[in-house]
Amino acid sequence: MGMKDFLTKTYNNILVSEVENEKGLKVCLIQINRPNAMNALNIELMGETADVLFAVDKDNSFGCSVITGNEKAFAAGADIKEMADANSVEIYYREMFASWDRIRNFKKPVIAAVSGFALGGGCELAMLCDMIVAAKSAKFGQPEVNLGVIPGAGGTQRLTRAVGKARAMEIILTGRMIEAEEMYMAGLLSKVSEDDKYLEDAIAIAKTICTKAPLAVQLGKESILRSFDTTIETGIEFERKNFYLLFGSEDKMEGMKAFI
Ligand code: DAK
Repeated sequence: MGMKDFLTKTYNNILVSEVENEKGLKVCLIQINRPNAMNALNIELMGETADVLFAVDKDNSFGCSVITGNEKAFAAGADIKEMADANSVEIYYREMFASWDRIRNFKKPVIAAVSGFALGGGCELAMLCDMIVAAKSAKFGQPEVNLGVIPGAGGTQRLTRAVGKARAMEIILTGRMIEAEEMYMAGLLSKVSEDDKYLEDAIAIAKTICTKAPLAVQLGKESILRSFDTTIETGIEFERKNFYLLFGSEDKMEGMKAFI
């Protein structure tokens, strides 16, 4: 895909648009668009999403992305119909993880705006994003245990780090659905919004981020994510190096002078 045409291209599973931002960089809005399948995440959909986020990462006019679904579903999981017949060896060779791993490594922030079901891979995709804004009536869950499997796209790790062992055990081993308010209290969500406001609120956060110094935003994201897989000692060292690095940026010079 050419870098410039990612906004005009037609995708099979997502809708892509840009949100102008009077005060800063643009926001890219990705809408998962498989309404007849509760937005189930097939391999092609994840590839399209990763391609768009890659293009956004490379485009200096964008600062942040928002991934959303529709009112009924953010995504009700990976596409069960695509996985149903596969055995261990087939699922291994299918490399389902490739797009998920790509998304994990992009530099610009990605916000999930969740309404309806965020189940299984849908919940994992939301957790792969840097923050989650949810509608009050949104429902989260990791129901894989009902299908005889476990979360396969980071759920056992990211949910546990967000909500702690006790809650993660209960959620993943029972497969039950959880209301937005409960997930907010547990620490998984950045914000719970009225049902008709969740997308607007997610975009507002994205727009604010898009008014900030891009390098500071990206190194802030990188440093926070590093805290998940390192000791506090090494993490602080990593933060410090990024802090030093930002003193080489024009935005720092301008920002501090402007304040004074
Ligand atoms: N996959 C495929 N189709 C799905 C689907 C899914 N996950 N969820 C819903 N659909 C389809 C339904 O089959 C139905 O299609 P038709 O029969 O009309 O053709 C249509 O969407 C509407 O769904 P329902 O008729 O079921 O709608 P309801 O309102 O009655 O129920 C529901 C909504 C969300 C409660 C229900 O659809 C449901 O329980 N869905 C399945 C939820 C679930 O078990 N999700 C976890 C799936 S396992 C990995 C990455 C990710 C994963 C694994 C590995 N790697 C990178 C390796 C993730 C795994 C999973 O997510």
